[in-house]
Amino acid sequence: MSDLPLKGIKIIDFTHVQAGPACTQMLAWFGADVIKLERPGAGDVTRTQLRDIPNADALYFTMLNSNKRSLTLNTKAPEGKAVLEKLIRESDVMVENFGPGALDRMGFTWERIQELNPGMILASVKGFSEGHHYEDLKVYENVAQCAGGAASTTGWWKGENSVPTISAAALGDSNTGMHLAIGILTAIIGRQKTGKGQKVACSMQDAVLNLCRVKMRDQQRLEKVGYLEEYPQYPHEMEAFADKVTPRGGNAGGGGQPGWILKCKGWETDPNAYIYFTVQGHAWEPICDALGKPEWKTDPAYTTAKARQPHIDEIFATIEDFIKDKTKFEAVDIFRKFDIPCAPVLSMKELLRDESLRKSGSIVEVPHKERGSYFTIGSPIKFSAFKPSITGSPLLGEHSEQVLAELGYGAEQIAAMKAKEVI
Ligand code: CAO
Repeated sequence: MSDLPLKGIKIIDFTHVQAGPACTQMLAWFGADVIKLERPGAGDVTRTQLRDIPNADALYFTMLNSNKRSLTLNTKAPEGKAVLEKLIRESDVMVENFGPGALDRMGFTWERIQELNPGMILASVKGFSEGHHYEDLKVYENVAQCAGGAASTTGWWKGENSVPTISAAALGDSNTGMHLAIGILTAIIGRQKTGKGQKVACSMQDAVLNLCRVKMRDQQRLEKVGYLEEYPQYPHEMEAFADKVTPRGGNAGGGGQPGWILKCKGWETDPNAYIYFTVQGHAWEPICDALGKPEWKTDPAYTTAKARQPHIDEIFATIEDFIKDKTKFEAVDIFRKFDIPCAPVLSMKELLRDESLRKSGSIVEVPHKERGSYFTIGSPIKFSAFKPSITGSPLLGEHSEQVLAELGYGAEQIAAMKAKEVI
């Protein structure tokens, strides 16, 4: 499909690191013209962070900035400000995730942006929302996971590793970017009705909290009931329950059906030789059949979820015993025949080489001018009318001249800007 859905939407991508770039990258995949605005000579800090190839853009950058164009511009210099003003007049959306107040200090307040383009949608990521008592704080991923409730509820409550724990998933960064993308698309549809732009903001704390909805559910249940029944590993008299604090859930299922990570063949040497197994209520009989435990199907001590709860450790131990001579893949191949919700614990090494993910476009290999080629994660959203095609990330300032020419600047003006290091 040559006419991608967001074709014609021009986005000033004034973002850096991960939260903002993840948002604009996704919009670029779906057809928006995303112009990444970067500081001359330096660019997005991720270009040079954790490099695997000397002097080439780091994977941190390339995996978050595909399908974009790069314009270098010193937006603190008067000439640079003039270029940005022109860009604002001609664009639909500006996305930024600088520290609090940075855009205002540059002279691009919301009022000024509206003067330049009343249809403009200004989308911002900040650590905390406007008016929040922490609104002045700068925030990175793990800070947001702590502020948004993920860290206090992830990990183990007792034992030496019982500290609040950070998830490897970018709940603070990319997740906030995804929320912001929904906000931008909503504002674009709103503008089709009113002709007016608006400010769209998403704080990293809010985006994390939005994913911790069931933990907020648990806090309220705990305050009413006094304990959380779905954590079989925790006695009802434990101190967290006494203090009415939602505990870290370990590997327990967060819903109405208990689940756990179970050892498979080879777990002694392979740190990922495990499956996740869910004891789904209506799958109880198939589970008994799969395990060769038909007597559990009629024993009142096992027939309901409530009755099973005191035996849940024994049930998981029985499943572990059943799969101890099976690899995680063999175990899943058995349980899938019984319609049991389960999956192998997959390592990044396995995911990178997963044929199904390659086939679906969820893992793609893209060419890059300096690196040769690299693997990246493609669109997790699949459409029936088109398949996003992922292109390599731009080199720093690769499209500066092209973008400036489109804005009407002549070769001499561009050369003068280069000489003054405005671009
Ligand atoms: N030309 C000139 N100046 C530029 C520029 C350009 N093209 N691009 C950025 N700058 C300037 C900004 O104007 C700002 O200058 P001042 O501080 O003098 O106003 C500065 O560069 C950027 O400041 P910053 O506060 O954004 O950068 P930082 O490295 O100190 O902080 C971060 C980084 C991520 C902590 C901060 O940007 C932040 O809190 N952002 C909001 C939350 C967020 O998105 N965090 C997630 C990042 S992903 O992990």
